[in-house]
Amino acid sequence: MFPRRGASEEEVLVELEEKTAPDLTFDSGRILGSMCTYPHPFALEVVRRYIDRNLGDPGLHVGSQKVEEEAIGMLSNLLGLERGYGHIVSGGTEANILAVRAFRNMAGVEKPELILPESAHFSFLKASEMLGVKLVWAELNPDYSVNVRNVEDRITDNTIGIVGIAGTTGLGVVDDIPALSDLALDYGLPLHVDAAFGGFVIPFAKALGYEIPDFDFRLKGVKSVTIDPHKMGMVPIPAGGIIFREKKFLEAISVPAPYLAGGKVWQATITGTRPGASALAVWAMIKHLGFEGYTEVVRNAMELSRWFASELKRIPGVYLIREPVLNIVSFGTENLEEVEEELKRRGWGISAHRGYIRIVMMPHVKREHLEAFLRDLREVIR
Ligand code: 0PR
Repeated sequence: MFPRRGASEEEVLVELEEKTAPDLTFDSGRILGSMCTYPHPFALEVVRRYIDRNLGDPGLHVGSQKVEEEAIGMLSNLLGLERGYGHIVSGGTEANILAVRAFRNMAGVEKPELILPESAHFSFLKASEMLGVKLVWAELNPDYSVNVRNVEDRITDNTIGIVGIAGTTGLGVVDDIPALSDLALDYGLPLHVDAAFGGFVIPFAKALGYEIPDFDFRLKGVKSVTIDPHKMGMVPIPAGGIIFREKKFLEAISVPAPYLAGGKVWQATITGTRPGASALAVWAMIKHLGFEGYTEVVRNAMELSRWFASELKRIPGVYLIREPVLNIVSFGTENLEEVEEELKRRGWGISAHRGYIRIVMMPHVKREHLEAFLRDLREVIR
């Protein structure tokens, strides 16, 4: 019911506390299966200061628009591109939709088809439905990376582009993007890399010496990349990122917004009114942590995942789905559903996929949380 008379702030807050009491919080150490984390305090401060900025009307917030451009510039650099074109958007879903939209509009075929790995995130289902693009699924290899030969077999005159994944949702697998890039170049097709999760992990993990395939604009076939600051970038929700190699991709999805403060401007994003604070927080976090700061975040996450994977292997009845590539460790057990059920009953925020449990070593996940989880897992398995 819409209340007739307002209540005091205090009363409202008390009620909200009660209502959100069942929520799991990141600082409890119980959320082990999420790709989100508690935002960095500095990013929170930036969001609080600039919460009123609207990038839907950049003519009003000219400075913020410039900051968004610089954030895109820095992300492009991280991904091996001197100058990129894109936006800080609501998340990986919007970023992927924009990439598919650009590919579709540029291909201009009557029955557009997109080739993507069976491991692709469900955001592509939304893109498919909204954009009228048929999804053509490519099979996976035994190591859960996409089978590139199978991708090639699926190419037709209706193909508008190919998707590769750098950090799959379930297992954190990085596809053979160099091979996909070569294939895309051979057939004159654009390659989109979904690095929603991996974008803020792989460059730093590589710098630490982890062997991970190249995945970004250094490969000429790659025309767009999704990279989400609200995952490992430690920026508050909503903050996704889409970057295109060339301006023409952005132009292909831009519509005129004639009456805004900046005069006739062009909008490419799905959302109209959109948070400038998110873009500013992305910019601020990159400036604040720098390559070295993020490398330390990733160093901890990677070391923790290697340790956790080795601990799992010592538990009889538990098996890894595959050796971890990034900071995601997924495992199976006998009677998986019962094990999942019991772990959730014990208050663990885990993500249950088909056939395995996924643990993501986000910055809020500490060794003691994982030790407590392993103790419970041992008990539950017995
Ligand atoms: N691409 C990949 C590879 C993803 O893993 C995800 C989200 C997306 C795109 C879409 O990103 P947005 O959710 O930002 O639109 N992957 C997470 C997942 O499905 C999303 C998530 C995050 C789920 C936190 C649960 C959770 O607690 O696991």
